[in-house]
Amino acid sequence: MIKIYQEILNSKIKGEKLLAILVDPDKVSLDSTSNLIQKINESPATHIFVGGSSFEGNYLDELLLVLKSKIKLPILIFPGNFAQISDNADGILFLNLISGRNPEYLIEQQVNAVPFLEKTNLEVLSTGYILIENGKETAVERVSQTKPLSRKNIDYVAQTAKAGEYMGNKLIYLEAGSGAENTVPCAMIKQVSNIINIPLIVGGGIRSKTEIDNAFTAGADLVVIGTAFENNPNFFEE
Ligand code: 1GP
Repeated sequence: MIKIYQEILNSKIKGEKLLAILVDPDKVSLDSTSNLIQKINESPATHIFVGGSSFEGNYLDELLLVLKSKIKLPILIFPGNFAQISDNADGILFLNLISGRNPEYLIEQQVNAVPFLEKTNLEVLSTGYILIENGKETAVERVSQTKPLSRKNIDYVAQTAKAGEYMGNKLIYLEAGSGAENTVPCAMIKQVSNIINIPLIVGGGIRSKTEIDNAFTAGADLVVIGTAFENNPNFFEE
């Protein structure tokens, strides 16, 4: 049952970097998945994340079923709320929004998710989720009604990440937000990756291969690409 996490840990130990493509169900229609799936299968992605902070549709089950039948990579739900749970994925990032101070996203959503999770075989990966200021308001900020942490106060972000690890999270996710103007600063990635012992995910606003490489070099173990791939499915070929 701890297969996905164990593989992430093994990759970290071996220094093999991981790449997730984020599929936002709001931006994919069920009848247009074949091109998306082909491009994913041709890409260097190692994981697929599926979710969005404002998704309220009812076709998550179906979408996951299609993706799972045609993509061999582990598929993880990246939920915007507790209703975005489906047995048709392999695992779920069980997010704790530890940059925020809204109890709804620190414990209430998680409690409400349990009855849904009990009906699945999903591998649950508890994730300390840290939202970083990027220059403009993002969907996570709006939906969660929390303030991101300052991109200048790196010590406080590192302290938050370490607290997330001490609290038992298995992963830390530094998030600038989907379509972020500025990505998580490399100096921040570096300091956070130095202080934590668990794998580090970084995403939000990454638009080029150079930015992916910079995040890896700074210490990210897994980088997430959403908008750039959505806007250009040939992203990895160019
Ligand atoms: C957002 O980190 C992800 O939750 C990806 O962001 O869409 O900007 O790549 P982008």
